[in-house]
Amino acid sequence: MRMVFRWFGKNNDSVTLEQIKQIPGVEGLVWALHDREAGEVWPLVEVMEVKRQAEAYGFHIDVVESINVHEDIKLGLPSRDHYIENYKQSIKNVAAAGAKVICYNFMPVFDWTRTDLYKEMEDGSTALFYENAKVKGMDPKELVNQTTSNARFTMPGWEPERLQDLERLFDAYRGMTEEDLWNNLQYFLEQILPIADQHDIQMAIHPDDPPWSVFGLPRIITNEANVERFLALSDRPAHGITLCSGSLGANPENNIAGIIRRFQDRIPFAHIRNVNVHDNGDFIETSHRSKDGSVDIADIVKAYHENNYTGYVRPDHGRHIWDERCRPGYGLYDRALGIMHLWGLWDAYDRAEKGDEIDAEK
Ligand code: DNO
Ligand code: MN
Repeated sequence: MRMVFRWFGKNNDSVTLEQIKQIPGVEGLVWALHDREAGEVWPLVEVMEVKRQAEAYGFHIDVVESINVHEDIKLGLPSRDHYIENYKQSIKNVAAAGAKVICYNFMPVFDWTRTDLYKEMEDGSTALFYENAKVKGMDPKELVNQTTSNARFTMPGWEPERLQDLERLFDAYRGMTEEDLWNNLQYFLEQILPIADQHDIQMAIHPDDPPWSVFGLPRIITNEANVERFLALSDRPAHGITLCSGSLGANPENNIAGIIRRFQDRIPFAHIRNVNVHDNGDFIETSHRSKDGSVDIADIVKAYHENNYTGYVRPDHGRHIWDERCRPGYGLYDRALGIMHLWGLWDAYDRAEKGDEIDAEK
């Protein structure tokens, strides 16, 4: 596995490149042009500037997360073609800078959804929390106001411009079925995958978070059957997934390690994190350790290890610990602990497999 770390840029992150440099085994940054709205072309000069900053610390910029898909594409409106052309240009520009993987998602209106960004845990740490009943009874606008006012940083997926328009968006999605969304996804893929292939880019869709419909909006990348259906849409090398253990793991019926074992060669990018799922459907993000949550992280790492996984891995989110003031889910400390846990598991599996050889080398 090739360890990477998400970084939001010089002016938009509490974590510095100096700090990331000191986390063992991190080789690259997961990045985006966070000032660019969905649907805009990412200018090459701006992409090259991120590359320059990353390389000054010895990091690569192989993984982009995310180039967001404009709502008109998800809605299948005639204006989608214009935004798809822009998307193609962004693919070409990040490829020109050396990027290899583009993570994206196809969730209508909202990206990841939580009801509390700083839910207090028993040990005094805080973490991202989803309360099922609350979402069911909530006006989406209320959630947006609450989320954006508590966030301390602008958050990917919750860009103010997009959310201002909430009512119009909800109107536009009224009556849209999951099948409609599948069709619009397929249309998008048919346009962009050939370009991605030409430029040696792998497109890696992120699963829906949480993996069920929220506020009546359709969601389709939610479980193993849908991952299978998604992957069957194209045989092109560019067509893959970002396997996010925490997103799919919010539904205890999803067997994440099983999905990895089945589709490993279609997973260029992995997000690894744990969630503790309660019986009522609430869930809270926890430390990476299997014991601390509902997702068997040790088995997930084992599944990657079994196949000598060479894709990119990041710890996704972490809790907020040791009084760190940071973007929700994206502090330094708990993500660094997560990385060390992942390396610990990986090295132990390595040792179990090749132990004698390793000892003989000494
Ligand atoms: C959730 C996170 C998301 C992710 C985007 C990808 O698990 O990883 O914020 O970055 O949904 O488009
Ligand atoms: Mn994720």
